[in-house]
Amino acid sequence: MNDRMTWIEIQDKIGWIKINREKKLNALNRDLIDELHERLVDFQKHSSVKVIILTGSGDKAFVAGADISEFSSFDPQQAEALALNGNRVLFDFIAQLEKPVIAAINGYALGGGLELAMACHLRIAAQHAKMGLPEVSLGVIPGYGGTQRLPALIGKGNAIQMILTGDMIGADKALQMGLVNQVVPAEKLLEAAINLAERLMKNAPHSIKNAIKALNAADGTSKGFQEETLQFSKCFGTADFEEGIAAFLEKRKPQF
Ligand code: CO8
Repeated sequence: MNDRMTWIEIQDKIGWIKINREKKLNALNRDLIDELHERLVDFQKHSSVKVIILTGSGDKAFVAGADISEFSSFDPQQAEALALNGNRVLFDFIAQLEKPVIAAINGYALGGGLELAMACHLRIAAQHAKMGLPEVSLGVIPGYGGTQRLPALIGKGNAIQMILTGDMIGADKALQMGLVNQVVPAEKLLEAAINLAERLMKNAPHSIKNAIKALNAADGTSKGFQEETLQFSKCFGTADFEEGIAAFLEKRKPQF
C-alpha cells in the first residue's frame, strides 16, 4: 500500500497522505496526480476517515510544482487536456470533497504545488515555507486553478502582483495576506494540523459537508476556470514557452 509515490495512513479518524517524491521536490507528474486521486477516492469512501491531511515528504518541499520535464514538448491541445484532467481528478476534486482537506505546507509550494494547497480547504505552513506561482517565468501561466483561487484568498491586487512577478513569499507574509490559515515552527507542523483536524471533527459531519458546498459556490462561476485553461493552453508552442522551459531544464535564466 505504501510502496508508490504517496504514503498513506489512517490514524484517529485522520487520513494522512504524504507525497513521496522528495528527490524531485515532490513535483507532480501525471502518475502522481492519478495516484493522489485514487488515495482521495479511498479516503472519501472510508467511513472512519473524517478529515484528510496532505503534506510532502522531507523538509524542503510540499510540492515544487507540476513536473516541468513532463510537459516540455506539449502542444496547446495536449496542454488543455493535461489541465482539464488534472483539475478534474485532483484540484477540483479536492475542493469539492465532502471531507475537509488540510494542506500541511512543509516547504516550497510553487506553481501546481501552491495550486494544490489552495485547492485544499485549509492551509497550515511551516515557518520556512515559501509560496509562489512562478509560471510566467517559464512562459506559461497557472493552469490548475491558481488564477481563480489566489484572488479569492488574497484579493485581486495581491494576486496580480504574485502572478505577474512570479515572486515567492514567505510564510509570515502568506499569513498576513490570508493565503494560509496558520504558521508554525516546522517541528510543530503535523501537530498543528492534527489539532485543527480534531477541532473540525468535533462538528457535525453533515454541516461540514454542506458548508464546503456553500463556500465553493461563493468562489464564482466556472467561467474563470475555463478562461484559465484556454489562456494556459495558448502559451504552449510559443517561443516564450520554449525558452522558459528550456532555461529551467538547462538550469539557466530565461531570455525572453
Ligand atoms: N518539475 C520537475 N522537476 C523539478 C521541479 C519541477 N517543478 N522542481 C524541482 N525539480 C527537480 C530539479 O530539477 C532537481 O532535479 P535534479 O536533481 O534531477 O536536477 C531537483 O528537483 C531538486 O531541485 P533543485 O536542484 O532545483 O533544488 P534547489 O534547492 O536548487 O531549488 C527550487 C529549489 C527553487 C524550488 C527549484 O527547484 C525550482 O525553481 N523549481 C521549479 C519551481 C517552479 O517553477 N514550479 C512551477 C512549475 S510550473 C507549474 O507548476 C505549472 C502549473 C500548471 C501546470 C498545469 C499543467 C496542465
